Amino acid sequence: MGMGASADRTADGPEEIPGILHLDMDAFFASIEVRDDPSLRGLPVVVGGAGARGVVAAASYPARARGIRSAMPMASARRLAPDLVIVPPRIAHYREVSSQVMGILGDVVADIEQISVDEAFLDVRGARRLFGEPVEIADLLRRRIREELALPSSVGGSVSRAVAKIASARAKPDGMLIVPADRTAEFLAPLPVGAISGVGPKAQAALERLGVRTIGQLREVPTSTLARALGPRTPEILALADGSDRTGLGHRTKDRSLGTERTWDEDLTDPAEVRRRITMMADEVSRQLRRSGFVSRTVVLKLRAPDGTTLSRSSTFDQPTASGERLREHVVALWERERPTMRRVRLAGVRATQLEPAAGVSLQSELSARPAGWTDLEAAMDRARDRFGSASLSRGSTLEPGRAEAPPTESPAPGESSAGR
Ligand code: DCP
Ligand code: MG
Repeated sequence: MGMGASADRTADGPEEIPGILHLDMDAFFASIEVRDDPSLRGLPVVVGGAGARGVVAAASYPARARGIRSAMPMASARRLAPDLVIVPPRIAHYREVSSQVMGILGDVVADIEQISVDEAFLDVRGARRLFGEPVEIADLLRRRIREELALPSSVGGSVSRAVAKIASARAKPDGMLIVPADRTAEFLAPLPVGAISGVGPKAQAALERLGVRTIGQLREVPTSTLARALGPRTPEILALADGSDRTGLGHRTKDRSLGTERTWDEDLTDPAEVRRRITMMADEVSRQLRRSGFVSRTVVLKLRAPDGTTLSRSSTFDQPTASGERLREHVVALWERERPTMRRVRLAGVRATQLEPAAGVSLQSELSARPAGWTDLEAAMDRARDRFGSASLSRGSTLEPGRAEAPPTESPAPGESSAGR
């Protein structure tokens, strides 16, 4: 891709890295169908209703080369490509693959905001020491999705969330584009003003009357003139236009949560097995907390029965914590309460909520000179896992005799893992 990812320094000193990534799967539903039926490779494939009033949900890139797009009536798509292959949607399947994708993202990066079935923002600024520069993390994510799920994805990166999203769209298909901090303005300048979120057709028409078509031209116009054309949202639009927007992934940590959940192909009927699984999830969540530097006040256990009945039970800690031991204790207690009425479990999830930065948690952390809320042992295990991968260490109680791997009913990258609002 055109731009590299060298380290960047802003004028007044502190280094700023393009640490906001936007990952979006390519032609998501269509790519899954092509993966599952390789005879479709290279053909114009669409997913959608084949009936008279059917609409294209997803179009493979070969279909797009013929002018076919999402939301187009199927009849038009057929006219554009007489050899069109129409596959009826399998929504439940796509949702499962979606959680596998999010599971991979959550495995590498703690701070994730999933925004649709096939896309997420990731804040990788904290993952840098473990996994390297944003460009390396983007590469790792794309490679893992390619290797484990056999699907193509694209990643954009920037100091700004809006720019990261524009960059991922321009990286498609199957590419990545990380815009270094000091090249943000240059990257944006030639793009049409419509690339800025919030600049719709009406605003575009108003700008057109001023002779403004590109973001670069927009920046040349005096603010007072712009304010007359665009109204009260002018400052916001200007911030996006010069890439100075610094909206993070979530603004208020109190509303933030971090967790993992899994759906199993076969319902779990053995209470000991459920307990084992949620214990593993509690460990995973505590590790994500420690990685992202948060402690949590409350843990939530979510359970879903085969008939779709879902319940969430929460438990609050004496003190905010990131300790795996505490999390395990609390989720197991919650499970023990539900288990008499919960015969079969299809889905289980563990989520840490009411997060706060670990540093602010108590004076004790300074006194004992170690991060509050978790033990040296846990911190040491984190470091080992980060170096050698999660398979390298497992807690005795989460293993079944003679089996160190996840049971075969679980897919290779199961579950969903996200940290959002
Ligand atoms: N989708 C849909 N109807 C639409 C748009 C999208 O059902 N009007 C579904 C099908 C897509 C999926 O959502 O595969 C993801 O939407 P995207 O906008 O990310 O589109 P794609 O992933 O298909 O293509 P791209 O490579 O442009 O991201
Ligand atoms: Mg997509």
